[in-house]
Amino acid sequence: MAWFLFLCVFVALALALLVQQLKLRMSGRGPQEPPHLPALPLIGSLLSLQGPNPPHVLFKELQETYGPTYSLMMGSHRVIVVNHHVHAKEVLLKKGKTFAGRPRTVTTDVLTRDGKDIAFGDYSATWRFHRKIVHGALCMFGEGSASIEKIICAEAQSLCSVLSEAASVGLALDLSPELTRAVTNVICSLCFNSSYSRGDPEFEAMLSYSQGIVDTVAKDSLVDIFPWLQIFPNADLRRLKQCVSIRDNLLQKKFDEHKADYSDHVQRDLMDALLRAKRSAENNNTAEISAESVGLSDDHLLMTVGDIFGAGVETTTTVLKWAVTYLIHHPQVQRRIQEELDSKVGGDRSPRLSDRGSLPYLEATIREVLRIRPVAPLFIPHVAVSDTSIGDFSVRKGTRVIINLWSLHHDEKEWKNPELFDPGRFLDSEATGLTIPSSSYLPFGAGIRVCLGEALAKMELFLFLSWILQRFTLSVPPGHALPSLEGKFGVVLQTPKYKVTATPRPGWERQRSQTC
Ligand code: STR
Repeated sequence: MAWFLFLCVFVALALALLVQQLKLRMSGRGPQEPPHLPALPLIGSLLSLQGPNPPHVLFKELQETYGPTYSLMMGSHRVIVVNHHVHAKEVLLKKGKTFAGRPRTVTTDVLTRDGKDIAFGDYSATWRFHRKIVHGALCMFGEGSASIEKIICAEAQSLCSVLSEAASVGLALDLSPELTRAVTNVICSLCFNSSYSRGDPEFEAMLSYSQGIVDTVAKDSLVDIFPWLQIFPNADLRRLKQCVSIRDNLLQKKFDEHKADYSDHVQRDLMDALLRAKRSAENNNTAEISAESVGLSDDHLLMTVGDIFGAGVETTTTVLKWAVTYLIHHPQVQRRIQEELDSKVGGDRSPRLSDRGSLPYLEATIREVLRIRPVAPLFIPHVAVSDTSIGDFSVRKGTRVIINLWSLHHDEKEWKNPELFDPGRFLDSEATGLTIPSSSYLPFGAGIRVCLGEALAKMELFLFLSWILQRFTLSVPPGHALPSLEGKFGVVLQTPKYKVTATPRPGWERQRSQTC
């Protein structure tokens, strides 16, 4: 009986596939629709997406069969994958508004209270208003501001003290929690005007819930492709819900504290800036945009702060970890950065933001790290909000579009030896100025959903790396293997865990007490 049922299901699936292929052919798919991966009813193209490779690598390889832009079915959702920069820019820039939608998925809905944030929230008037006030607030506290430089330098100082202490007792360290704490404290100062010291239980809790979220959210897990799977017990979803609830309690606490002693006259941090924007929209009855009409609820503010916090911590920490990993693999790059630091900054003071222009090789190294291991190799999927096209291909409203940044950054036609770590490719012919040698480079995205934290991230990467490399040479402990460069796919591309020896450079054997 069972085998008969199995046979019936198999025949039904095979027939459905045949009919679908025939339909496609008869509808004159021709040049109009992108090439399509085979798809079965219900499961979509899942069978063609199996294999050992992570999705960004697989999507890059599939170009050989289907060309740079192709489509597939994820469950019942039509998805177009874009692997070339010309089409990527059409989606992000030329037709930015048409492709500004976001899909709703089970895991991101859990994280963001049904899309009430900026990164995963769908395109709407509320979304535009939110983005505008966050952008304004970030500008006020971030870019070019002397105070943010001071905050980052204080964290760099404390990070270097930890490395120095470890070095003095010959200890190798997992840099991950140290870098995370430094970056978290920068965002904490910015958002909540507070910071954490080493071993603070709230910080430890934050480390563990963040990891839980990164491990389980928005990685095209089965439950996101097939939402009905929620009815079955699902360990990942349970873990995500637990982590989100811990995060939400923490955010709520900060939010309540801020609301309690909020004053219209002082703006201590980003949270105050958001509260002020909300209040002024509420009081301003004559404005076309009132808080009511754009739906700026407390939930929205909370989720927005959650976004800034999560994005600010996970992304910058991940890039710093990739930078350290590549520097350990390439001691000659480390040496060259140190020579540049020695000649342009010297040993009597610490690097400052104003040194950025005179340290091109360090800047080139940061660019190369962002190229070779992009934080978000598939970005976050976009959705077409109306019928449109990409190149000659027609795109129906509601289609999801995945831009494969990995393909853009590893395109052999655009980059010589793309798997080779070579900061020199971002230097001009005299090796004194910076260039971007290909337009196939979008580490922070582009268009109306471009990364809001780009300027802040660049300041942090520059200051943290220059402070560390001025004082230390990084390596793996003697006898240890070099860390893998492969990366673990998720909402961010994660580095492996490993220990690092930070050897003080001559003259830096004892941490000097100097600030920038
Ligand atoms: C990390 C974990 C967390 O606690 C909260 C968030 C929400 C914002 C996310 C962030 C995440 C991961 C990196 C994202 C960011 C928004 C923009 C950023 C996805 C899941 C990138 O696009 C790289």
